Amino acid sequence: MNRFCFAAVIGAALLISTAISAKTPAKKGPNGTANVPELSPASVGTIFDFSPEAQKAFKENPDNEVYADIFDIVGQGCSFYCGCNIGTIKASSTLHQQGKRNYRASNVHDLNYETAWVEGAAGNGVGEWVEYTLPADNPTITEICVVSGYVRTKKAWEENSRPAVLEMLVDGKRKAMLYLKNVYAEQWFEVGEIKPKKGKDLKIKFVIRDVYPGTKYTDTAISEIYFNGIGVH
Ligand SMILES: [Ca+2]
Repeated sequence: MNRFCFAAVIGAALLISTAISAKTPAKKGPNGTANVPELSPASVGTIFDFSPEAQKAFKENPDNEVYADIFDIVGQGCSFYCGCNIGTIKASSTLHQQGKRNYRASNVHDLNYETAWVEGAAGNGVGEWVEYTLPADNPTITEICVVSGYVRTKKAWEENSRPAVLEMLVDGKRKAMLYLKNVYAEQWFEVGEIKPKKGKDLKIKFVIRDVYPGTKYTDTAISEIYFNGIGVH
């Protein structure tokens, strides 16, 4: 995996990550009862701008020709996704389709900022989850990017709820608690090495444990959770 190359791809999407803090050391879990690392983002991207003006400027920049549009996360350039499979996703619940837009689970790993998984349970979504199933030959994951909330527009992001804490389980075991900032930007977590056990699909589950409330709706959205890692280039 060529980290520099991957960074260049993201940078072209106007999302150059700016490290704002060093990796947060792992510490004991809640109340010291479980030895689960509590992680803060190692880096946070620049604030999104998906305004019509930004979309027009993005299209006019020849460097962005490898992208379908401003919402396309990795485009056709080299990235971890040359080797990482999208896999299949299931969710505990899904908000019903409204007009042209749907909120199905697969939206959380379609490498597109415009689409989101939105939970459909009563209340604010605490306890709801999405689970990724990645094939047994998937490369090793070392970083996870969470695009928290419905980021398609700033208004949609503000009006809907977004996770504040995600519990992450790998193959059914608690791996980490991800503490998210309330920011309209990508958030990158360094999670150690996550890889499939020999010959078995890898399951990664994210459970909503706390939320930042939306100004209008109690629906909680995640636009994308995607990966970076090693063993691809
Ligand atoms: Ca998406």
